[in-house]
Amino acid sequence: MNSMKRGILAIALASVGVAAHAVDFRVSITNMAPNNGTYLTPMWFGFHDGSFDTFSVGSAASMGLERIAEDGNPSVIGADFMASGAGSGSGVLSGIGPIAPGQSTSMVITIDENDPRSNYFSFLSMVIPSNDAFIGNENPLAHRVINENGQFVGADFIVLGSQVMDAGTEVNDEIPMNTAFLGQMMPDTGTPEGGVVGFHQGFMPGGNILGNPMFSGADFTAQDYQVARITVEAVPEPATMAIIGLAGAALAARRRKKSIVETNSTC
Ligand SMILES: [Ca+2]
Ligand SMILES: [Ca+2]
Repeated sequence: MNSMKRGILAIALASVGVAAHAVDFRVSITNMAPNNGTYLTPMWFGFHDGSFDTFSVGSAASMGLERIAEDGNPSVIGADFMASGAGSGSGVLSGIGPIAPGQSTSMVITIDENDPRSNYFSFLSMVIPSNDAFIGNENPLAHRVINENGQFVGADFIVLGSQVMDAGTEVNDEIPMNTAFLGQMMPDTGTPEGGVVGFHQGFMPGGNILGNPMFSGADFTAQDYQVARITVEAVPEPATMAIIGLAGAALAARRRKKSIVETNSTC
C-alpha cells in the first residue's frame, strides 16, 4: 500500500469513530470489617482513561485526597476529576452515610462504554474513626473495567487491612476533637503532619479508638482483616424493556409513515 492510500485509510478509519453506547453500571461497596470494626465514609469513584492518579506512596497528598482522608469530604477530588478531563463519569456512594461493618450501599451510573475515558475505575474512602486513614487504588491502571476489545469485564475485589493508607497530612494522635467519627466537630482539624502518603501502621493499642468498645474490632492490622469489597457490574437491560423499545420504535415508524401520507395528501 502506498503512503497516499495509507493516509486515506487512516482518515477513513478515524472518521468512522465508535458510536456512543450508554450502559448502566452498578458500583457497590460492602464494609467487610468485623463487629465493632472500622467504618467507611461515602466512597468517591470515577471512570477514567487510566491517567487520573489519586495518590502515590511517598508523595505528599493532593488537597482532594487530604479532604477525603481527614474529613471524608469527596467534593475536592470530585472537582479535580471533572477538571482533569480524564473521566467519563463519577459519583459518591452516599446513600447511607457512614458505612458500618456489614453494610452495603450501591448506585447505578450511566456510562458511555465506548468512551476510552470509561476504561478504568478508581475509588477513595476514609476509614473511620481515624485522623487521616483511607483506602483507594494507588495505581490508576489497577482496575480495568472495559478490556482492550471493548468488552465490559467489571471489577470485584477486596481491600485488606494491610492496604489501609495514611495520607500523611495529620498526626495520628487519636485525640477525639481531631478524629473524625470520635469527636471531631469541624473539618480540617488536628495537627498537620507534613508527611507523605504511606501504609498506615494501625491504631494505638489501648488508644482512643481501639480502647473504645464501639471500635474494639477496628485493628485492621490483624491478620486477614478485610476492610471492604468493591464491585462494578453491568446492569442487564431487562428483556421486557427491549420489547417495549421495539414496540415503541414500530409505533413511531407507523406514525412517521402516516404523517408522510397526510403531508402528501395536502399537496
Ligand atoms: Ca499513584
Ligand atoms: Ca496521619
